[in-house]
Parts: sequence; C-alpha cells; structure tokens
Amino acid sequence: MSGTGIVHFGPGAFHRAHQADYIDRLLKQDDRWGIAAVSLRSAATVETLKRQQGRYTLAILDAETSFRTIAAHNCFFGPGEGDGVRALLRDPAVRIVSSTVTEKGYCLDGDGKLDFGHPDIAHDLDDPEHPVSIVGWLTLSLRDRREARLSPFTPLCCDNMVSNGKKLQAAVLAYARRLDPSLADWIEREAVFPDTMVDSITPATDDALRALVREQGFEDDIPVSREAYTAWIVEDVLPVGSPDLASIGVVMAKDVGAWEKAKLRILNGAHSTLAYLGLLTGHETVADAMGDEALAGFVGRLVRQDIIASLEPSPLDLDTYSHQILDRFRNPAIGHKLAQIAWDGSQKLPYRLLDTIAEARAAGRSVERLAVPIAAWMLFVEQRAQAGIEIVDPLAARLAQIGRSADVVNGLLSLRQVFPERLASDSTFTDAVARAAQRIRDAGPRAVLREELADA
Ligand code: CS2
Repeated sequence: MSGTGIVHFGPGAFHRAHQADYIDRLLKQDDRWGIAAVSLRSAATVETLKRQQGRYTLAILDAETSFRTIAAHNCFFGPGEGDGVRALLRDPAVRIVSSTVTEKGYCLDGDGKLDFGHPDIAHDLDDPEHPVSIVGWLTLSLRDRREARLSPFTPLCCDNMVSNGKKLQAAVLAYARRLDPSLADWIEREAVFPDTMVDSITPATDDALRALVREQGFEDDIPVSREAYTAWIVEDVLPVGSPDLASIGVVMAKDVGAWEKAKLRILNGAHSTLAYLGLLTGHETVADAMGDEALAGFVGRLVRQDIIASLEPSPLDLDTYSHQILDRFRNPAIGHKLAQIAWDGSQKLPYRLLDTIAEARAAGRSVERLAVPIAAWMLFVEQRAQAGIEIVDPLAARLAQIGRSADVVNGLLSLRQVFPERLASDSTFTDAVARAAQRIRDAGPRAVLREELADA
C-alpha cells in the first residue's frame, strides 16, 4: 500500500483523468505519493472509490483508444468526515494539498478577490474549526501545522483561473488575516502557492462510457474518459521534499502565465463560444459544432484574429497551438456535451472572453466579433429562463429572473460579478453586444454565422 503524500479536494472526473493519471505513473517509481480523495459536499464518488479500493478505468478516446486501471487514491473522505481530513493534514508526509473544486469553489468576487459576503466564507469565519470552503480548510490546516511546529504543505490549485495559485494565496491570506494576522504572516512567509495550467478534454462520465468499459471487461461504476492530449504546467517553486513531478511529464516552469493565458483564452474561450452558439444552433457536442462549417469558421476566425491578438507577443507558437486545439475539438471519439461547458457562464466568461475584450478595447481593436459569443450567452440565459429550464450557475436565480425580464441584455450587463464597471459603462462594447443579440434574434444564429463567414 502506498503512503499518502497528497490530499486532493474535489476528486471529480477531470482530476481522476488528469492529475491522478500522472500520480499513478509516479507511484510506480515512488510509493510515497498516494492521494487521499476528499469530497465534503457529495458522497457518491468517494463512496464508489472506496468500494472499488481506489481503482477505476481511464479510457483514452482518440485516434487510438486505450483503457487503463488507475490506482492512485488510497484513502477517502466524504461529507461529515472532516475530523479525519484534519488529522491527515497534520501528517508531515502530506506535502501537497491540491484542489479541483471549479472556479466557484474558491468563493471569489468578480475581481478575483475573496468574497467575504459569500455564505461559505461567512460560515467559516463564524466557525473556523468546521470549514465548508477550500479557503477555510487550507487556513485551518495550515494553522494546525504552525501550532505543531511543522512546515506547511503546498496548496496546489488545479482549476481554470488566471494566476490560480496567486489568487488562492491572496484569498487564504485575506481570510487568515481576519482570524489571526500573525497566522497570515506565517503562511505568507512559509507556504508557496504555485500557479498551474491544467489541460485535457474530459467529458462527464455517463452510462455510455460505463457500458464501453464493461465491454472491455472492467466492472466499474466511475470510469473516466479523456482525449489523448494532456498537459500540466506547474510553477517551479515546489519546496524540497515535494514529489518529482517533472519525472512524469509535468512541465515545471518559472512563469506559468503565458501558458495559462493562452490556454484559458484560446481553448476555454473557444469552448464557451462553441457552447452558447452551438446550443442556439441545435448542436449537442463540441465535435458536432465543429462539423458545422459556419460555426467552426467563426470560431477559427475569432481565435486567429481576435483572441491571439490579445496574447501577443507570446513565447508560445500560438498559430500552431491554436490549430492543435481546434483539431482536438474535432475528435469524434469524445462526446463532449456543449451543455456541460455552458455551466457556470457567470464564472467562466470573465477570464475566457471578457479579459480579451477589455484588452481589445484598450488597444483600440474591434470587438464586434468578440461580442457575438457574449450575446449568445445572454440569449442562452433568456431561452432557458423563459422555458423554465435549469441554468447551472452560482448566479442561477438572478440569471433566471433577468432572463424572464423585458431587457435581458442590459439586465445581464448590470451584473458586476460578471461585467466589471469599465466594460459595462463602455458603450462601444455594450452597443456591440446589443447589436449582436438583435442580429441573432432577428435573423437567427445560423444566418449571423453565415454572414460572418461571408465577410471573411
Ligand atoms: C471546458 C473545460 O467545461 C468546460 O468549461 O471548457 O473543462 C475544458 O474542457 C478543459 O479546461 C480542457 O482542459
């Protein structure tokens, strides 16, 4: 049995198809780095992992298909098992505490700062010994380390956010400062919060995947699948005694910024564009949407002419990188649902498209094309709200209310958690969004995309 050197919050499909795959390979050469899976909100995954002794199937669905059993997790904590988690986090053998809790799991506001009005943060400040947020958990267990005169573990954020490590550090320091300024000083002095870039297209697990792995002879209730491509970039600041991630293909980079920005704007920006325009034009998966010449053409142009312009100069070959990404989207073996990518738009649009728009405005570049996916999100919200279909988003209630209102565009533009003041008060941007929304309403999304293609 391997030792436990990593504690991971949020053992969802992405973590199990990405990070755990790397660690599974590391364990073959160094058995100190078993992962403890912690899920304090839902019991299903950790219960099943426990039942399957931490084993599950990773299906690589791509030009070549392969199946592998992953066995990187060696202990499991579900809701109500916080005491066990806390005890484990006091163990000096635990050097990494990683997380994939989605953007909303960090309780940040529209500017990426800790939102003290967030109910989870209010709860944790009220009862810091029994936190519900990742920020609360990291602070409590770092406090325990300090009191036990142990060196801190390394918090490792593995979610899609710009400067994700620095954002998490700032949130933990802000929270700790409210409780005990000397603790915040200790964390700032002693702990490192590396930035990371994580990338591999991983659709949600469904019955089709379960059936597929069963055909291969695997009895498995929680298999995961992904494309062949996988990348993990970690800021090269891990303290001595940390796992040798470079030995298993993780890129240890002095500056993760350029990778992260390029990936979040090109891949995730294009994904969100495909999601909202694809759903409005009746597509179900990314591959379907990429099979639509007008839509794929629009996304290709948006990437080449608008998104890459916001990334230059870059140390990366953005042209090759963007072509690779659009090819990955065409992978017919992956049924990546647009509806899944459409979740949490209020959290995702700011770093995926609005930062690109703000920089285009500052540089005097046109935002006409960039306004189209923003308008598509707004019409997606309107359509779902008026049809009474659930909108998966931390702001769901507010979005549904605005979506049923007479002026959806201005209603959504007034949401400061999504649209910062400088954009919402910029008439060049807001007019472009209103125009795009009206064009889609009047002529339909297909006609607008064909017009865009014709202009190419
Ligand atoms: C997707 C991401 O669901 C989404 O929002 O855009 O999960 C995307 O597949 C990954 O970031 C790829 O690395």
